[in-house]
Amino acid sequence: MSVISQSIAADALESETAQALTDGFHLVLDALKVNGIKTIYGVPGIPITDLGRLAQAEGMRVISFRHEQNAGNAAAIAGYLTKSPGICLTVSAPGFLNGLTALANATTNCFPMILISGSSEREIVDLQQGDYEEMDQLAIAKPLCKAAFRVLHAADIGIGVARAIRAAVSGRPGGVYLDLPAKLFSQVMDADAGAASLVKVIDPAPAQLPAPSAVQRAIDVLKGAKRPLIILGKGAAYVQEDALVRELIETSGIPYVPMSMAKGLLPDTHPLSAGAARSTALKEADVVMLVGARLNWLLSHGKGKTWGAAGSQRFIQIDIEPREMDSNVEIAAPVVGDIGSCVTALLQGMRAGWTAPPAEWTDRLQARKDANIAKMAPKLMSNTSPMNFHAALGALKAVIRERPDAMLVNEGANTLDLARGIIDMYQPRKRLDVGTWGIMGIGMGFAIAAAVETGKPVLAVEGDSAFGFSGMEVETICRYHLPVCIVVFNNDGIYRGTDVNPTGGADAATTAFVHGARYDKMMEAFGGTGVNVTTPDELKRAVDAAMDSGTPTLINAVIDPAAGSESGNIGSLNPQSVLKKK
Ligand SMILES: Cc1ncc(C[n+]2csc(CCOP(=O)(O)OP(=O)(O)O)c2C)c(N)n1
Ligand SMILES: [Mg+2]
Repeated sequence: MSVISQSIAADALESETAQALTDGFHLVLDALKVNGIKTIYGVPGIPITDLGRLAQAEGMRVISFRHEQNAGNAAAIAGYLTKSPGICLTVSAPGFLNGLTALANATTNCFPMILISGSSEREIVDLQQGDYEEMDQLAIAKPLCKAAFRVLHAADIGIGVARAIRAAVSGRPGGVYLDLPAKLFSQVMDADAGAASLVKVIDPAPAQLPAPSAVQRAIDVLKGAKRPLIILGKGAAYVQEDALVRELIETSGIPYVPMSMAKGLLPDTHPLSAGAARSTALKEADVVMLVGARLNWLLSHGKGKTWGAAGSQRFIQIDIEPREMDSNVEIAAPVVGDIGSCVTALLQGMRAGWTAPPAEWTDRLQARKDANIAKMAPKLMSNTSPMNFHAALGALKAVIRERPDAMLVNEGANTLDLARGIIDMYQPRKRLDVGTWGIMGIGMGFAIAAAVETGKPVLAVEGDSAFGFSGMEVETICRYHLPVCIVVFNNDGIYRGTDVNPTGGADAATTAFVHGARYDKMMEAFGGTGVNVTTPDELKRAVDAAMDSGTPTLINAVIDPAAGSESGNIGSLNPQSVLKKK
């Protein structure tokens, strides 16, 4: 029975009785709403079709996608942008599995999200008797997320949702799985008892204060530095303590390097940004303070040729997760706590007396930065045809300079690595990208949630391969009339479009796509605007028009198929056979 016919049936009952009952469907939504959750990203189907309908009927925003992975990515980045868990709603087994990549990616990136999946009958699943979409979803989700819960009784929905929310946002945020078996939704209970069973999570992400001795130790290490450096990670962007982070940099006078999604926390044009002198900064710094950044592969694990000689550099690390300390190298001064509290304490400590780093160091970084920027400048202005990446990105750099509050989504290989370096960001949490895993497929999910959550125009800069992972969501973008402008950097393939099948056979090379494809036509199929461009000027004009109008737009930017390099900037991670045939 649909929600509508159920409610008609309910109306027909004695009004007292009708008012006195609630059920699993209503309790799930009430439990979300009492905790301030207003949006659900998902794909409908058994057993959660009516849950989505009812959510919309009750005034929640329900964004229906074409594939759960994209809905999951949308939920994850909504969590990152709002610090409230993004909700992804899916059907059982296959829908659940489709959502799992996003859940695991959210956990890896410390984005708070909750994957809520309907599931089949427990009695049948556990006896493996072949139920519709049978799968032990809870067991499968567990190793891929921060916490996983199942609710069997309507009376436990309130507490189950509360546990999921607290697990997602407290401490280091991450993905949470909530398993809701089909039978739960139609369980009926007394309405008053139902209302009383709801739990509003008080102080879901409590402050965690660092120990004063840990703060003092960090200050002592910093004071002993001749060439200090601060690295800002996306944890520092997530916490929304932007003024404090800025004060830390400006009060200390210490140069900083932002990780990809921390770009814009301070404007990339800030005098203390050493982003354009990253290699020199990492290699030559003697003390490095990590703020919400992990020493993982993105920072070469804090050792090796990216860094100075082993043992010559000391690390200070601010992180809410104690086990992050010493993950790869010794941390001389671990500061465990939430970033806001840690930075506040550090600033207090600095007030007792602070000297800016030696000018020799800051001047050296400035000189390196100036040289690198000057070297890049002419490449960004080149008007070659077909366009190379630099020329196209020069146009997009100007777009973001003129529209600093626009959201930028970015994925691909060359398209990602070059855009990260070239496009300056000016405001916090405007750059959303492939994160810790370098995962392809976040594009349209992130773009949709960025538009829904912020109301700002979104520019999605996509490699043609990257776009393909979530491209069908252009229909979703058109359906919800979202102000999203997608630029597909079309170089006919993965890294380049020039590879040939070494056998001379009819199959295309493994990395090459259809030559001269017109991705813009995909957008036109659903009523959006499609544009094909071949020069930087045309590209700039088309993006400006899209951003001004807010009309869903896809710009097929024709890029020289020979322009890219294998794996973009991370070719060194790509194993190659030494036994290549001639
Ligand atoms: C889920 C996933 N599958 C595959 C990859 C491997 N991969 C890395 S970049 C990339 C696509 C690069 O091509 P494109 O997006 O066209 O960027 P280009 O370098 O051509 O600009 C792929 C498939 C990945 N990172 N993630
Ligand atoms: Mg490509």
